[in-house]
Amino acid sequence: MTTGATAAWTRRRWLKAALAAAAPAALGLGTYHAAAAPRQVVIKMTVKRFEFSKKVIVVKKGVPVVIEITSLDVPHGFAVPDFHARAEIVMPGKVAQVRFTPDKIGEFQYLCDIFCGEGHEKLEGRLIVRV
Ligand SMILES: [Cu+2]
Repeated sequence: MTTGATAAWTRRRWLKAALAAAAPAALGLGTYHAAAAPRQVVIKMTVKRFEFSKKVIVVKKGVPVVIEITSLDVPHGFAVPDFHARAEIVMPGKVAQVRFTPDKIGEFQYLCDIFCGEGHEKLEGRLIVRV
């Protein structure tokens, strides 16, 4: 048996619960988290005298990039000066990681910044950042 007062109280409580559940969705909070944490992209490549296995890398603006590089011979460096990203690939066979999030669109250079022999100056590639 339900009195009128109890039924009204139950309706109010139900309404309050429904509003609490709907509010985050109404504010767009459900999609906010997905947009704030874009998936990262992992790019694997090797380096040797005097070439990177990838001469061109294409990435998206705002998406975190992890470049994993392994040297096949001597110590090399990997630097993307425009994004202040660099790593030393000191141990041949061991993976070095470079992490950055491209925040501008365009074409940029990456290069070896540890002298590795006569072709060192030509050990470079292009990073293309797209929308
Ligand atoms: Cu070099």
